[in-house]
Amino acid sequence: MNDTLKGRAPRWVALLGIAVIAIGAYMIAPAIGGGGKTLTAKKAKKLYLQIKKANNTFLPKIGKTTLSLAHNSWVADTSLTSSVTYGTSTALFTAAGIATDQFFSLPLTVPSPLAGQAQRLASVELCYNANPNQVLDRIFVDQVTGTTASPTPTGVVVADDDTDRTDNTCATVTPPAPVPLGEDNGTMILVRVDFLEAGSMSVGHATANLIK
Ligand SMILES: [Ca+2]
Ligand SMILES: [Ca+2]
Repeated sequence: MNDTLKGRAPRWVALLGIAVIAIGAYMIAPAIGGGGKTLTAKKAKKLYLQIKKANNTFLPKIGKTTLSLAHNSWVADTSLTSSVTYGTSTALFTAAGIATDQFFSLPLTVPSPLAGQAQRLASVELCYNANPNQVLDRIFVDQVTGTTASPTPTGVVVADDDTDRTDNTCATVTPPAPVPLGEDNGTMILVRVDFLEAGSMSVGHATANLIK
């Protein structure tokens, strides 16, 4: 049985190849003026609808895009006393002594639109390693707007989580409604850290979850 199938396999492959070539030739022929077939408006419309249906299968209009954010884009608020340094995959927030309410921010540099589709920010996820002496005090998501008329960026908090975090895990912050990203709007993640003594805490993987 197996030998029979093996023996027939090349013939099936060959027939399939001939069929594909024949269909291709039939479809291409009108375009190059041969074959005596014409592509009528009705056929063109049917073909267009078939292609559109196939595209929708592969590129759904409702879907999620997850973008990783560069850990070395975190910046410390220069008006405060703490600082940020970078490892290979983490950013380290450090204070030389007791320092509460220290701010660090990460701009979300995402293309908008992405692949021709306007994007909205649905949520952000931030992985961190805090401890009882270096507390992740609060996580904010800001919408930042700048226009030609008002070029200095202004930020509005669109989501925040005031949980005091002293563990080593990942947190997701979700705005009540997706935040539109446009040519005048960007977003950023801000964290507030309480250093109860000199030391450091780190942040690692950060992601932005976008929807259309
Ligand atoms: Ca605080
Ligand atoms: Ca807090």
